[in-house]
Amino acid sequence: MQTRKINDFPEGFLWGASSAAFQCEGAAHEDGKGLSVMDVRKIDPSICNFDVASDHYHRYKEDIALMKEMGLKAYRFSIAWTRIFPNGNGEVNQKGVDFYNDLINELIRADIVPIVTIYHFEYPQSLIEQYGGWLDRRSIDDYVNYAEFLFKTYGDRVKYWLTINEQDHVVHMPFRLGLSNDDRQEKEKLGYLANHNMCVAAAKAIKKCHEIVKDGKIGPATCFTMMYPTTNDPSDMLAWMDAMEIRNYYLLDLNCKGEYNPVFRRYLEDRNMMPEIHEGDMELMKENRPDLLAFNYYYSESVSKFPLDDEHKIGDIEFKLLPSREAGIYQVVKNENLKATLWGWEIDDIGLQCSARLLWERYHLPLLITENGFGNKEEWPEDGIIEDEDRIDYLKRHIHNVKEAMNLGVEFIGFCAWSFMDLISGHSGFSKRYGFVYVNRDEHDLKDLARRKKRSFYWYKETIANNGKDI
Ligand code: BGP
Repeated sequence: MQTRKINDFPEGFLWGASSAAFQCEGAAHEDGKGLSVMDVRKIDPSICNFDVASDHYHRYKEDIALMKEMGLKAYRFSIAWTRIFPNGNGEVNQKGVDFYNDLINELIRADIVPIVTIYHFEYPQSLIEQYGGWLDRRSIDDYVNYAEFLFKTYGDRVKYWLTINEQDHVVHMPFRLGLSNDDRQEKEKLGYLANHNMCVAAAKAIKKCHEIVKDGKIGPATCFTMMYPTTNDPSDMLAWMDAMEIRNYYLLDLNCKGEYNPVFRRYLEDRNMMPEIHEGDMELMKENRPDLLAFNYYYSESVSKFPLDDEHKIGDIEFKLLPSREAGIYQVVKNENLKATLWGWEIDDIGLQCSARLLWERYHLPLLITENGFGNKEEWPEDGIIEDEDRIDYLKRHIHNVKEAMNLGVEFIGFCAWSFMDLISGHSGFSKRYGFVYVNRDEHDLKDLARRKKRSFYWYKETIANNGKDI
């Protein structure tokens, strides 16, 4: 619906930007940090490793000064589990604890609200070696112990907490569970076992947060991919409904309602993938609801039917980054109405509004955008600055749709763009940049890592200053 008047953003709306430890900090082997699955995974040698990243570990004061100059209200970042507990459990590494104390204090001095992700992909390698990581229930206690330590150490200053970033990606990407990426289809079952354990762990962490952090707010940070039925063929509509349940809602139903929704349960049972549920697990999830629902949104997908036939049997899945077609359910197809980024991510600002309205309707929890941004190849010109008009346009349109959703009653806490500075893309190295701030390095040449403000920096600064009035 097009509304007549778009209300202004409320006072106190958290205009923010995001990062993740392994993608920006660097110092991967410094000051006692232990290895994570992101440090040991095998990556394409044409893509840089994560050892130096954007060198935020050594330059965080300079970066926060830039955030302050921009007028940022919130900074969403993650804590590297293995800086705090190098082995994932056991001994605490004081230097790691000090680093995040300093970072948080610097943010608070700059009037920037810290939003902390407890676990953003970098699972401790040692826990994989000790007992197989998330596939074993001991992982629940180790995660909760780590989260409890964070609440006790930083909870006097950090009031916004995110349990697990994009758990749905961890489920479908074996390397994030410390497994090889071969036979991904076979590993789906393990992914759903890990999923269950992560949901139990997250519910326990929510309970601890509520006990320990005064006025603390906590919730999951999921990746929500808006989907559309490709045609008005009723079978495409059915494919869409099923895909939404098993690709988007399955996890949030567990996190926010403590339920395996019936479509997802049937999906798992038909494929012999239902994990064992221990006594008390579901009650625990039901009793410890999140206070907010954070989500990352980059693109949408169109789906159409994908019938079973002689070649395609129940359980046949094909993958791109994530599952892209499942026999008897759905397949992702190109959306002819949308343009895409260089990496084929279909740009869809209206999809953000649709996502927000669906999430609000289903869970009725305040929403927080933890990631939204435009990845591009960029080089600093000899004269002038990077004129990243595409990024500005992308963000403007997406933020406008946040406003539209709010105007229709959806409650939003804030919007965090991905990312504050250029950092290593999860899959495409340093050649895919997202930042408002350019970091002067290439894929393998570290150059001087100097920070430079792109045009979007000034645009976001103005947007924050006038509280999104012109959007
Ligand atoms: C999300 C992750 C981020 C970030 C972002 C962009 O899935 O939470 O860590 O990487 O996507 O993705 P990419 O870096 O692959 O472009």
